[in-house]
Amino acid sequence: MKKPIRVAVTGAAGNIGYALVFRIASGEMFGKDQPLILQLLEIPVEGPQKALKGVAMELEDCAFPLLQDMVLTGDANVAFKDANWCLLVGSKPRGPGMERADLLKDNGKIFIAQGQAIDAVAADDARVAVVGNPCNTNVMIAASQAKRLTADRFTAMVRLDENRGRALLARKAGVAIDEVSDLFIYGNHSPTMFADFTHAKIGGKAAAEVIGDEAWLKTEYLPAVGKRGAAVIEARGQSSAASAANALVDHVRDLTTVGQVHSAAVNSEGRYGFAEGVWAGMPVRTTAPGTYEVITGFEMDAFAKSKIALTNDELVGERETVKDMLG
Ligand code: NAX
Repeated sequence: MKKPIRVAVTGAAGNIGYALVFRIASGEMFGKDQPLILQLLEIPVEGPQKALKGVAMELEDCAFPLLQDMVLTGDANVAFKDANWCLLVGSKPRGPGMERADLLKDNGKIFIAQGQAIDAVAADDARVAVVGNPCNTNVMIAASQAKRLTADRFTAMVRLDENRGRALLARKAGVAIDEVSDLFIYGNHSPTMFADFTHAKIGGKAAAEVIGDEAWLKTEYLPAVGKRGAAVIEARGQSSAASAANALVDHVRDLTTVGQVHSAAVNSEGRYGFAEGVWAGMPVRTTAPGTYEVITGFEMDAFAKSKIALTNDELVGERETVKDMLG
């Protein structure tokens, strides 16, 4: 039997948390032979703490063989103690009439505190994946607080956009999902992100050739992927939860499985025309469990470059808004 790993989840009683923790405990994220301890963080007020207890009761009632223990807490220093993976799902939602700049700053405070706690108490091999929006900027803020953990340990999730983009291409082409490959997401997790159909493949052939309708790809497909989250809210009355949890399972499982190629938001280091130091979606390949290299070989045409420039501008603007908060 392997040694258990510690997995911290923030916002564990929220929408996504409720769709996520059962899948982690069942072994879908780290493998069916990997025992684990869940360390669940919620804000330290009565309602969410009570709801968190309810989630823990249901986890117990699943009798998952891999779930060795649980820690329920309102204290980040307890939640992240010795954690090998820190999954930062909880964040402050945008309230009615709230300016985006205020949203960025309010969330910035959360991610400063959590970044500091992770750096202080998490395991030496800790990895951090941010889902809570605006996730690219939140992860940049958390990473900026780290003195011990290097920036490559911090990623944010654009996998839901990749999954949405693959599903939509498969539907349009009338093929099984597995036929769609090499679709990578560049930039921000927001409607400006660029789902790079120019390098995507369907059944091993260029997707643009198989679809045979460049105008559709540019003017219908791209906006549809970018606005899919809003379309789900419109239909369901609530934001994507099961599909977001599923994407995080994919994100972490692929980051821990050597050879997997997928999209993740990482420290750009100036790649693909992104500003140095912003966290941007791009293709990565896992080289060792939890370690990845950015795939840099894709040549971008003028259209792709213009899309990347747009989403980069948004990331730079977000960074500008929170620049006084960066450690
Ligand atoms: P909910 O509001 O249902 O749940 C969030 C939970 O986080 C709440 O229970 C809240 O009490 C808790 N929380 C807030 N601040 C906290 C803190 N400082 N420490 C610990 N817990 C805290 O939102 P949900 O639908 O679960 O979404 C969570 C986040 O994911 C949101 O920011 C949302 O925008 C973001 N998303 C990100 C996606 C992505 O692809 N990166 C897609 C889905 C989702 O929109």
